Amino acid sequence: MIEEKMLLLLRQGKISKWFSGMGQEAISVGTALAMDKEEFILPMHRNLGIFTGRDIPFSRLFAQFQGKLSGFTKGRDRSFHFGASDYNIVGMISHLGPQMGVADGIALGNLLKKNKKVTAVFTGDGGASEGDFHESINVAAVWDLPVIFIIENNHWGLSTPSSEQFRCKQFIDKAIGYGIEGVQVDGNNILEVYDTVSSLREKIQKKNQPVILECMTFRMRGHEEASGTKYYPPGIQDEWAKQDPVSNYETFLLDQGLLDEHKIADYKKQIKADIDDGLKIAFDEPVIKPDTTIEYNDLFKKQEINIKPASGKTTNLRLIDAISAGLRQAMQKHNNLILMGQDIAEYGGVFKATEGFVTEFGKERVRNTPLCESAIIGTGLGLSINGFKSMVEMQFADFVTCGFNQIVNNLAKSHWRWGQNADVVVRMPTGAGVAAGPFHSQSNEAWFFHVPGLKIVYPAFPADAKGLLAAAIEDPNPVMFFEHKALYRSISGDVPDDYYTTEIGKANLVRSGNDVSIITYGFGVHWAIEALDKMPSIKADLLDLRTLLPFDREAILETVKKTGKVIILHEDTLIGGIGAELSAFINEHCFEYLDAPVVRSASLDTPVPFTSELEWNFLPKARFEKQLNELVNY
Ligand SMILES: Cc1ncc(C[n+]2csc(CCOP(=O)(O)OP(=O)(O)O)c2C)c(N)n1
Repeated sequence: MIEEKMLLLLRQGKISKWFSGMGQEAISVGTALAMDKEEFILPMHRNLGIFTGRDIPFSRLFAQFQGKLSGFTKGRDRSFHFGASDYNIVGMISHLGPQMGVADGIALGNLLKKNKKVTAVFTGDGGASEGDFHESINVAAVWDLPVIFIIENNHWGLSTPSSEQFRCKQFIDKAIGYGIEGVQVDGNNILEVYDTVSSLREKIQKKNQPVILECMTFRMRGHEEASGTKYYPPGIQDEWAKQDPVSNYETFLLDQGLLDEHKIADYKKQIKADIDDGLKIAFDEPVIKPDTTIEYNDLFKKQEINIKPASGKTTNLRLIDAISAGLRQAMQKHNNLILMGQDIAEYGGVFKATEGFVTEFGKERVRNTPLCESAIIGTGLGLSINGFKSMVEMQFADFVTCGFNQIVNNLAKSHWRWGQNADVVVRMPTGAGVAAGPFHSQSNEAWFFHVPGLKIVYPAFPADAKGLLAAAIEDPNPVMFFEHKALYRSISGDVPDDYYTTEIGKANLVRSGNDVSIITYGFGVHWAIEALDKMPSIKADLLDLRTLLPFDREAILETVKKTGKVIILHEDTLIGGIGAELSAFINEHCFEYLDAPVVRSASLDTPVPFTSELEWNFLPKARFEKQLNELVNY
């Protein structure tokens, strides 16, 4: 009845989009009823029954569809793209597959809490072609996660039939490959769905394990209203109509004498009244008045972090040791912090940042992962939803490409979309100068710099690295934490022994002088120091940004106003690099103070080459001194 009403509203232009679940209702409703209300369900775009099954007030649901404030996303996302924490529902992002990695994280949280809760996550047969499907089921299988992966096999993905989507006969066959159980049911029979989900739940509660549940069904109205159903072969809808889950169940209940025409009429009357009431509330609510301050404020969960070291004691540490020490203290401080990454357990990580951690913290908290970057970053979000913190180590920053979607679309947007913070730090061993070629040397911080909702930290010194890592882990928001591989063992410095945080968003003036401002970060800071040591006549302000997002506007303005000449130095390539944004910012805000054009010193606009000769030609270090000299003499 809700669907019928929504279709009407859609035709009247009062809601924007509708993915009809007609023909598939039994799967959502059966699952919602079989799961405990305390257990998480992660539905897809066709699963209205999950939301109604969890008794979300119709008025809120309708307000969400209309983009009103009392919905779930303050008008920022549409239809079923929302989570509802109070109802233990995590809605999808448009990309479909990432849901499954998030389910892994929630399930991992339950596994660690030993609370016997099961998680149910949905995918369609089309979405099951995505890499996320494979990665998340693989991770769940290896980690014995208590998840029911529900595949609604309606034989079509938008207009594409199964024959053009996959070659396997049925999805339960895939379960064999993952070494897990697969069960198939008639998804149009609510009792079969309910009984199966109930018994799978009980089984999983006895022994943690994931299961694939394949529900055979059909989408009666096609993908969504605007795309029509012309691609369906003639007669197919009539055939499936005979198996309609709602009318068949109604007939069954009538036959059993559990329902009669009067009761049906009463139910319908009541439901119609509830729908009308809900709609009236939603329609009466005024449209949202945009407030830019609120839009910005909701990007991040607020939390003040400022912890000073308890004593003045310090030890001289290399960058890698400072990172390791910071991580160890964070593990000691936060019992709910989980580390995940390839080879980080007994092996200690390829750079040995987590050496010895398994002995101290155990394998539950220091987790070797399969090569599944996307599912693991999704797991980080799921852990956050379940009250945990996590650190995900990319083996090399380059491999973040395989987890990119989860970072930029899930971690970065979830707080702004529906108020769910992503308490995840992604550690990124980055950079060139180690003759490792184009796939182990990239500087890719700029890829994330353009994504609202992320923080980017990039320390250049051991003491900053320890304090910033602690701050990143304290921070309830997603932080990309860059660590330069070439600096791991080549630089050292005095680092406070105690636990402390260094403020995210604050630059550090490493050297002070009136001739010129050098604004840089990471390896660039050390190149600049080397150049200034070589050219003592140049008196420069050397500003180490330390945080790239949000960058320290005040510190930049202050140094530019002081010297009137600026060179921005970064290891990343020139075009579209962070220097471009900083240069634009300086031009917009300090034009009257400038005595020369803002100069950028960056790598060549090519991939990172392998041999040292080519690599040092690629990097800006060799060109920087000349550019600096020219600027000073401008
Ligand atoms: C990564 C990605 N690629 C493409 C799309 C566009 N798209 C949205 S739904 C859909 C088909 C999904 O099919 P299926 O998972 O079987 O679900 P169904 O709509 O049949 O219920 C496509 C191609 C998308 N949302 N995300």
